[in-house]
Amino acid sequence: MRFREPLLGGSAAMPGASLQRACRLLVAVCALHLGVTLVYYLAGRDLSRLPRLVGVPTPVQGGSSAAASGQPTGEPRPGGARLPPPSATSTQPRPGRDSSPGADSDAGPASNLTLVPVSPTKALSLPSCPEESPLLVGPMLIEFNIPVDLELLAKQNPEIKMGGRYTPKDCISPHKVAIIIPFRNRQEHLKYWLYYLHPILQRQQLDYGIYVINQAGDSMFNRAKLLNIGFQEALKDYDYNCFVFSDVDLIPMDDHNAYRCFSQPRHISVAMDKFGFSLPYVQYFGGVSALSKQQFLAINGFPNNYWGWGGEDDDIFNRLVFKGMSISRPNAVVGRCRMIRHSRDKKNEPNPQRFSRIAHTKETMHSDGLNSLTYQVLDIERYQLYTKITVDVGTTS
Ligand code: UDH
Ligand code: NGS
Repeated sequence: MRFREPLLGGSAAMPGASLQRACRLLVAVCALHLGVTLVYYLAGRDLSRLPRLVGVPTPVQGGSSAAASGQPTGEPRPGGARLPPPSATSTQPRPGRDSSPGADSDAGPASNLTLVPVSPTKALSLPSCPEESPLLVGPMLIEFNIPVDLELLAKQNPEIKMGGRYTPKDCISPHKVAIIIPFRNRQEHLKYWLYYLHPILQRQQLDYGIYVINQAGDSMFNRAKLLNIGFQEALKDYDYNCFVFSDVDLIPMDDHNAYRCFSQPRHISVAMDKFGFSLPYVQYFGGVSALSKQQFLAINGFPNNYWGWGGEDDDIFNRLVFKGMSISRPNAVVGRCRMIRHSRDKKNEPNPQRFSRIAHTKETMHSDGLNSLTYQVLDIERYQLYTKITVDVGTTS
């Protein structure tokens, strides 16, 4: 009290009553300002959490993943998540990744893939996956000298659902990818493929499913027809918007090599070890490739009448060119891949008709393809790591 009296009430100790009042007023205004600021600050924090609970979109939730990746954030999607960047803003080449920036652009999903229909709950609570996954590790050691135990592999990949289906749990992927593998009697190769590819595809944050299309019987092998069947059968399972067609014996050596679709058809296996880590010829489109649903439909799918080895991939390349498309590719470093060495399969000898067939793609592509595809499904087996569809493809007519 002894000290307060002169300060608060003792007029003799103060310069004047009006100055004292002014000081009090100033202190009150400051306190009010501080209080209001505090209330706004706390309210702001709480509001940003609300969408997770009730589904209101916020910049924090919708744009965080894209912002973290340094990519444009794209347009808002109903329900709070966002689409990938539109093609106009995302067509800038990413140095060091792709060999043909103009053709590639990485913009495909936004420009030519369908929207991802997701359950309302998921759409409200998850952001879209970033343009480039933050989980990628880069170059990998690939070797084929250890046996693969599929049961153990399934345990090591607990997020994979029956039939070889995977959906990222932290974000919504626009890339709904069916991976189609033409197959007959290559179980050992398939095990390596599953061993290496499942972790890679998960790190790429793809919404994917694995389809092994198994040719029944011992008639001449027909790779392209099996791929057509894979396209058709996978669509019965899910609304895939992208199809990766992969030989069973090819493994990428860098997980930046994206197993998904782009604005132009994508050639993925561009630098195979057996070709000295380069293309055997510039039009080469064999091994592993990716076409969006629209791209695949535009060329009437693949040819059905290439029996035996060779030429079907050249026919596919011709179809794409005749429809005015170009080929997108990763560069030859990111695109490195290993092939499991093997001898030629029985009933897959070189097709003597392949040269005359590829000379006539322009005329045949409209009548030979998806619109003339006939086959019989004999069995569908859902394993933990893949779906195996056994088909009767018929024989050469
Ligand atoms: N495929 C099978 N089983 C077969 C034939 C082919 O599963 O009997 C599948 C498999 O996915 C393979 C793909 O079809 O990767 C392409 O087969 P291909 O024989 O056209 O191509 P690949 O590169 O062999 O496997 C080419 C001939 C190798 C000769 C090697 C001589 N040293
Ligand atoms: C070409 C074949 C392609 C084949 C490529 C690579 O000659 O189908 O070789 O074959 N085209 C024709 O025969 C017309 S590989 O060495 O991988 O077996 O994909």
